[in-house]
Amino acid sequence: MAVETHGTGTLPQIKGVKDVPYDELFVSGHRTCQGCESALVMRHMVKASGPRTIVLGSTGCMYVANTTYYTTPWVVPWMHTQLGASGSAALGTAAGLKVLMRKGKIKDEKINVIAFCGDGGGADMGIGAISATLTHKDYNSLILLYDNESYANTDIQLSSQTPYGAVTTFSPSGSAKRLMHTRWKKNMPGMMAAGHPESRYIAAGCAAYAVDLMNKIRKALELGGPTFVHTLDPCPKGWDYHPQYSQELGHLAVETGIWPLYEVIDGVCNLTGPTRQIAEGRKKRKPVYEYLKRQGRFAHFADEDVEHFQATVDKMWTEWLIPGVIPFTVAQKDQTLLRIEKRPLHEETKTA
Ligand SMILES: Cc1ncc(C[n+]2csc(CCOP(=O)(O)OP(=O)(O)O)c2C)c(N)n1
Ligand code: SF4
Ligand SMILES: [Mg+2]
Repeated sequence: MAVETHGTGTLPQIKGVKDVPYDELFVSGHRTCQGCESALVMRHMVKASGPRTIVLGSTGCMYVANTTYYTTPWVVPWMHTQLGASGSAALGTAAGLKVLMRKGKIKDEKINVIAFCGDGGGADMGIGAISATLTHKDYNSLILLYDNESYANTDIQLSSQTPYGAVTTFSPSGSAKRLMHTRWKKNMPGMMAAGHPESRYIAAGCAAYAVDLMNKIRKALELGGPTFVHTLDPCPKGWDYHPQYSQELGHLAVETGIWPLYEVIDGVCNLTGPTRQIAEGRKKRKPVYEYLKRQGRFAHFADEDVEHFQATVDKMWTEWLIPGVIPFTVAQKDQTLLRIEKRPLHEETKTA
C-alpha cells in the first residue's frame, strides 16, 4: 500500500535476513536471563531504527538488567523514565527535539524517538499517558510495549497481560483454589488501534518473527506521528521453561492463534505472517495445548481449563470482527452496515 510518510526513506523494508543491518546497537553488557526474548526485542528494535535513535525506557527488566552499575548494552543514547511514564517521555522528548530544531539549536534532521515499557508499566500503570501521546499527531515517537506477561523485574507478579489461569507470585495454584487468576488478557494493541484514529501505525509483533518485527518498527518510524508496537516476549523465568525454547514458544503463541500478528496502517488492518495464513485458510491453527503444556505456569491446568482456554481463543477467531484484533461483531440484523471492504476478511474468518 502506498502511503505518505514523515520519514526520510532511510528505513526501507527488510526483504529477508540477508537484508538485516549488520550493526549492533544493543550489545553485550546486560544481565537479562538466558533466553530473554525482551532483550532480543530491544536488539531488533534498535537494529531496525539505526544509530540516529534516542531510546527511553520505563522501569522493569529492560531498565534494571540493562543498566547494571557502570555497564550498559546501549550504543545509542538512552534514558530511564518512571514506570508509568513511557508515553510522557516519548511525547516530551519528541516535542523537545522539535523545538530545538525549530530554534536552530540542533541540526534539523530525523531523529527516531522510541520509548519502551513493559506490560506492567504500559498496559497497566502507563496506559493513560500512552493513550494521550497517541492523540498528539504533530510529534513523532514510537512506543514499544514489550510484554513478558508479568511484572517480571519484581519477581513475576500478575499484570493485565498475564494469561488466563497462569501461576504468578500473586496467583499461586493451591489445593483450595486451582486457578487464582481467571481474567482474560487485556487486548492492548486492539484497544490502542480502535481508540486512536490519529495514530498512523499500531502493530502486534513477536521477536520469533524477527524480520516481520523489524519491518513493523521501521514502518512506524517512517510513517511518523505517534505510533505503537506491542510485542509478546517469552520469558523463561516467569513462564517457567528452559531458555532454549524461547523462539519456539513465540512461534507457538502465534501458530495457536493466541497472539495474532497484525498492523493497522491509517486505519486499515493487515494480518501478517502465519496469522494471515491461518485467516486465509492456508495454515491450520494449532491446539492451544501445544503451547500451554510447554510452560510450568500452566502445569496445574485440568482438562476443563485447557478447554476454556481453547474455546476463548476459538471465539477470537470465529466471532470477532477481525480475528484477534476487534473483539466485537455486528448484530445479525445490522450485517448490511458492515463496510464492503471489511466483508471478505470477515467471511474468510468465519470459515478459517
Ligand atoms: C511507581 C512504581 N511502582 C512500583 C515500582 C517497582 N517496580 C519496578 S519494576 C516493576 C515491574 C514492572 O513490570 P513491567 O512493566 O511488566 O516490566 P518487567 O519488569 O516485566 O520487564 C515494579 C513494580 C516502581 N519502580 N515504580
Ligand atoms: S525475568 Fe524474563 S523478562 Fe526479565 S530478564 Fe529474565 S527472561 Fe527477561
Ligand atoms: Mg512485564
